[in-house]
Amino acid sequence: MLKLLKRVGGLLIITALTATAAYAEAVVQVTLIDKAGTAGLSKPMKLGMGMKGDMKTARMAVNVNPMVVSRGTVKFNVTNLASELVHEVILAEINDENQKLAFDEAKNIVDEESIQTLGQVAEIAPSKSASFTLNLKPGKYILYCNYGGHFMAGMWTVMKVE
Ligand SMILES: [Cu+2]
Repeated sequence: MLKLLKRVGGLLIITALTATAAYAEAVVQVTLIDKAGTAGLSKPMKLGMGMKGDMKTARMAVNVNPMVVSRGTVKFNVTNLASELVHEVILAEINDENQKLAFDEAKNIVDEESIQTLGQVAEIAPSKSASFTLNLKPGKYILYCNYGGHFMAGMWTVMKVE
């Protein structure tokens, strides 16, 4: 009898683990950083996606960890690590990381009408965090900040859903 109970217990544990694995949601940590305010950002710095700029000179960045997740529910925990600036993060699907986005030169922002926003957190103050959850299919996605000049200053990254 004791043996049987043990077996039943083992089976229950296996079932529970399988269920957890099937429904586990991926969690992506997103950090927003900038080096030194907005000075000099009035002219596009040409570090946008697909522009082959030297990203080492980027003044602003979006970092994601991990950069690859499984399809399904994905929770994005966003933290603004900047010391002074408010940022935002917008998530959209792209074809590939060399794609050039339509850009509004006058406003120094990505033309958001040209690329469908799937999720976003608007206005995150320094040291604050916020999150959003999406159901994502396999593909490539950009996360970017579209405050004036920030995208071209390097404030974007690409992640993959498998
Ligand atoms: Cu920004």
